[in-house]
Amino acid sequence: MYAPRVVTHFERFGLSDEQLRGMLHTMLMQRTLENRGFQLNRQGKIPFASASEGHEAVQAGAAMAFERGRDILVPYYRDLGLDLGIGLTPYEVLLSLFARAADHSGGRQFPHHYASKKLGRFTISSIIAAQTAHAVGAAYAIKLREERGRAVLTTFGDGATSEGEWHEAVNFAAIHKLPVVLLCENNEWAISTPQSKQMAVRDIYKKAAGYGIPGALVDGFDPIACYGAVRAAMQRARSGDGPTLVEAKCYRFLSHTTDDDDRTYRTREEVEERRKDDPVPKFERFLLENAILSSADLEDLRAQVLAEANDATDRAELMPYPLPSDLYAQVHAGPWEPWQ
Ligand SMILES: Cc1ncc(C[n+]2csc(CCOP(=O)(O)OP(=O)(O)O)c2C)c(N)n1
Ligand SMILES: [Mg+2]
Repeated sequence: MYAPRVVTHFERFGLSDEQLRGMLHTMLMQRTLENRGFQLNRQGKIPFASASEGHEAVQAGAAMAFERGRDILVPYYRDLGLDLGIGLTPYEVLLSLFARAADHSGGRQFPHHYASKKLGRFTISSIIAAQTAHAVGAAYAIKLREERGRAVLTTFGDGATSEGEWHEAVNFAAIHKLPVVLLCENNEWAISTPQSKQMAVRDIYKKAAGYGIPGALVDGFDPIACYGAVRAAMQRARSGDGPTLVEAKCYRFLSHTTDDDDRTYRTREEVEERRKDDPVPKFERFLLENAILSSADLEDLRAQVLAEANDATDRAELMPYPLPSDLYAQVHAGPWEPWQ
């Protein structure tokens, strides 16, 4: 089937060839669906899409370290790859982008605000850093219920670490030694604010020292390294040793969202320079060079991902919008309707 291995000298943290190919599948699907979001927006078919190009490696690696059916994921809005990696389908993603009635929120939420009990995925707050408090709350519940072997994975950007709520959450998690992993996807920008205008330190993982918990730094363009770092932190949390702050340094190649134009605050030269480290072609090359994938396999995989994405787009687009009469459904519990 696959050509015999030529080079095997890399740290794979126990990942099988199949799992490595699975990570590439997640990365390719993430990129395809994020681009699809931009295309649909420019075609006037959807109002909004976000952009996670540059975050594929950290998310595919982190998703592989998440144990479905056991762990809890409390992500943020830029985590499409994490969602796909833990089992969300392209069709569910497209239903959310098209805001159709069959979407998790009934077509009433911002894109990517899924909630899935089955996948252990909390819905997110659009309020920056609010999810870290939610995650720490979930970890506190796990500890109080003595549910050993479970952990919470929460993610956030560099900008989120200057929010007061983030500091309160990390402090509380550290004091109570909670089973939570705090994964920072440092893409160097918080919309138009560069990291240097956000904080006076270069390394976010070092903030962990201020709370008495370990911090770890990982190359966010290397999915295998990200898997290794997040897995170690998750295992630590699951075995009752407390929280870890992991910083994955990556980059945001596109504008913040379809509503943003990054040409107003950063040069094309900067973006072109960072593109040289694009994690997707880099991981493709890595798998080819290590004979984990042949060129023909790669072509097949790309074609399969595109076909899956196209099928999901077509099926979701055909679905109906929510009914106007559903507007207030699931907003308030019970029969109390404040507008009456
Ligand atoms: C409390 C709060 N302030 C401001 C915003 C507007 N806002 C949305 S995304 C964002 C940037 C966040 O940057 P970062 O945490 O680095 O994450 P990234 O988007 O770069 O992945 C801001 C300021 C918000 N949603 N919530
Ligand atoms: Mg950022």
